[in-house]
Amino acid sequence: TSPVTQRVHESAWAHVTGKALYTDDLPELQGTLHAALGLSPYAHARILKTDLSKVKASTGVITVFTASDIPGDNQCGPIIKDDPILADGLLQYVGQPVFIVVADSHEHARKAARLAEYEVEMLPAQLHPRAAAADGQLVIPPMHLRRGDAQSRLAAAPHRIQGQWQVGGQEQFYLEGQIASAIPGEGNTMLVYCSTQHPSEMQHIVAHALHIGSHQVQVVCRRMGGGFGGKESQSALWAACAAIAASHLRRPVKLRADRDDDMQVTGKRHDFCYDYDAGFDADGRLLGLSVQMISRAGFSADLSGPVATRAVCHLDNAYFLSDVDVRALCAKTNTQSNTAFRGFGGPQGALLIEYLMDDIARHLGKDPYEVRRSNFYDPDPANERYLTHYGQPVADNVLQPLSEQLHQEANYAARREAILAFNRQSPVLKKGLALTPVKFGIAFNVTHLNQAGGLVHIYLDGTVLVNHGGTEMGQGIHTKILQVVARELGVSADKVRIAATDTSKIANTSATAASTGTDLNGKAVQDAAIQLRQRLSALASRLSGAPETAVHFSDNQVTAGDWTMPFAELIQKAYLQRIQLWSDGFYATPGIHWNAAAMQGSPFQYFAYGAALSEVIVDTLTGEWKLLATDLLYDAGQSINPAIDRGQVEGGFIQGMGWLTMEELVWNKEGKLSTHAPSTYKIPAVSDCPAHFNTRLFSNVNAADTIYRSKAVGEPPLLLAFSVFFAIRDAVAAIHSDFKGHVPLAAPATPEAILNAVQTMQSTLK
Ligand code: MTE
Ligand code: LUZ
Ligand code: MOS
Repeated sequence: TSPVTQRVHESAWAHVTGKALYTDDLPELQGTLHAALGLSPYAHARILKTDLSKVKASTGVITVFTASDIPGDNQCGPIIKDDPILADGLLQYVGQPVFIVVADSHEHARKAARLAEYEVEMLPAQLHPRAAAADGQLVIPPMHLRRGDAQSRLAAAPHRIQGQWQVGGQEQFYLEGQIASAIPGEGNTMLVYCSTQHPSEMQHIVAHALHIGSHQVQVVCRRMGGGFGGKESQSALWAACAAIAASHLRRPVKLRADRDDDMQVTGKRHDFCYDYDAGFDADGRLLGLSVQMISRAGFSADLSGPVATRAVCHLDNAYFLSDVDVRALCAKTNTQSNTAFRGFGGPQGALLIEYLMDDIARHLGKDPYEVRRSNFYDPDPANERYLTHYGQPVADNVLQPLSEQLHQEANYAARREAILAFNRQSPVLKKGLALTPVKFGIAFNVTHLNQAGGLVHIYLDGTVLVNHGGTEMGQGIHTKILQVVARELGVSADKVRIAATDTSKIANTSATAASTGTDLNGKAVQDAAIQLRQRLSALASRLSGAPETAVHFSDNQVTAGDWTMPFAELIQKAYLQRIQLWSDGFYATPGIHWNAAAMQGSPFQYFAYGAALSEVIVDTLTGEWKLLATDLLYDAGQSINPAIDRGQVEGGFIQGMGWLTMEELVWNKEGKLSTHAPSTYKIPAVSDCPAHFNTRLFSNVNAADTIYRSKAVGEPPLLLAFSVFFAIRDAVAAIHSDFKGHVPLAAPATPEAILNAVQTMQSTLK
């Protein structure tokens, strides 16, 4: 275990007592006004005339702002500038914001927002990614990665499977919706409280929209009620709109999205369509692979480029791909602009290879786990099966021992036998089992984003205030950062407080994303704390007469041989001697590089690994199913906080299970999202946790020099949910004993999809 002691989440007391302050809970200043957004009713149309007279006349309305009221750039795109804050003449999806209405209350603003009348010229709406891609409607140029000669290996392969498949998108469903509250200050300054994973980008976008400098904008976020990627770029719209209104009115303006609006306005996980062609030998080893992936980008690029890159770089998941040809297309459709969601394209890339592993096994009549294992990367650097298709060595590979440990401890072999026996005597209820591995690359795949800053203040009573660039969304980053500082200064946790994330404290931060929050910011605050400790060690050495190397900091005491002094007393002595009692810190991840054109390089600092074994029972008459048991094993390296890490593993797993089995996004013919509330969009509940739910951390030490040799944990566990999908597929396959061939199960595997698969199998194989 790590040298840092285990703690509960630093805000647990506030979460459970309801005293945690989220953006909407902050005391409202006198004169605060409330905004709502007027949304496009059309998927694709040109506005000829907008009549806002009924909006303006509605009860409590103060005023309305449209695109022409934006003093600076009407733009909130994170990379490519194709994302207007407010639609300016062209409507590109149902739900696109067109105007801001400001009223004396939230309800008055919301009621008024619906009263706009438009005269439009309707344009053809593109709602289907495949059709869009076929027409060349893309938000960015296609990506292409090649190694070896896939076509000739495919042609020569003894076995070959070809087909098309797709997986659905997913709403982030953070419990706290998007919200921003803007407070104008003197000299055109703007303070914005915003629920965001990316305060610095909010600052820059607000500055551009208001046509002021970044030094005039301050963005603050103490915590989010969940982000899951949905507040990485798309909190910008809300921050910008609140700030635009506040800037004009010179009064505080709060903009909070109701769930329906939030779901209709903001982007989600990209749904993906696949075309695949895989060649393999009699053992199920892949020989050649050709894949085209089409993602639904929506109406603008947002983060679709980096998402597609991560999908391409996770097509291998745990497996060596010798000769491979991958294309990725980001299709432009008249729907919400899809964005980051836990895993960031990684799940969509890796899911396809797992689907192929499963198909290959069923084609050959082999156990899927055996086929998976025979395709693993080889841990030997001398072996050619050591390099990913993008050229990065899979160093520190623990796939084999980790999967084998789970296989043993969760009794895969015995349970496989028991399930075969059960299914033989059970005609309607069928059980299924799957063991799936995960390998996930850690670092932003955009190299320059891998940097972070920290700032540590020690006050005269010996208490410590910490700022860092990361944001808290429930994942526990503040707890881990607090542990780092407490350990480095040898003070107890109650002496350390993590301040709200604030752009005026740490400049030019990256989003808290790509699971790198603690890796980056943990190292940055450690750098700051070590500088402080060195200054204090020098002083303690002078006071004690002992060498600096003999000075130790622990339990709120500073010791040097027989000499000892309370930490707080040493701080007072340091102050009197005019020693600087605060320090900044910085970190940039070493050794990573990426050639985007060739799609080659070593974009990741290291890999995180895991494996999952799930067992399900399926009712083949209704398509209903239940998760009976799950065993998870995750490699968090030398975990900084095992309790928090286990929580991340369980939460990620259940969220991934929701994506693959329950959550279904449906747009109607007019392009309106029909599933825009929990009444029609089903996410997993606590009752969906399996009765047997065993989560363990794999005993490992990160080979890379990360903070205390820990590994990231935020996103990779979502992919452990593949085990549930393939266990369901295993159960469906069992409707024919000794079945060989393709099980036509759609993703998400909703009861409807399961029933479809069962009926297709029954009708084609009588
Ligand atoms: N856990 C909670 N409780 N809430 C969240 O919003 N977001 C996930 C993950 N775990 C999330 C979460 C996502 S998408 C990421 S990228 C990481 O947390 C970000 O935090 P980290 O880098 O500190 O792990
Ligand atoms: N790359 C990545 C990114 O791997 N994860 C991210 O969340 C991200 N965000 C923005 C740009 N690149
Ligand atoms: Mo997480 S999708 O990188 O915010």
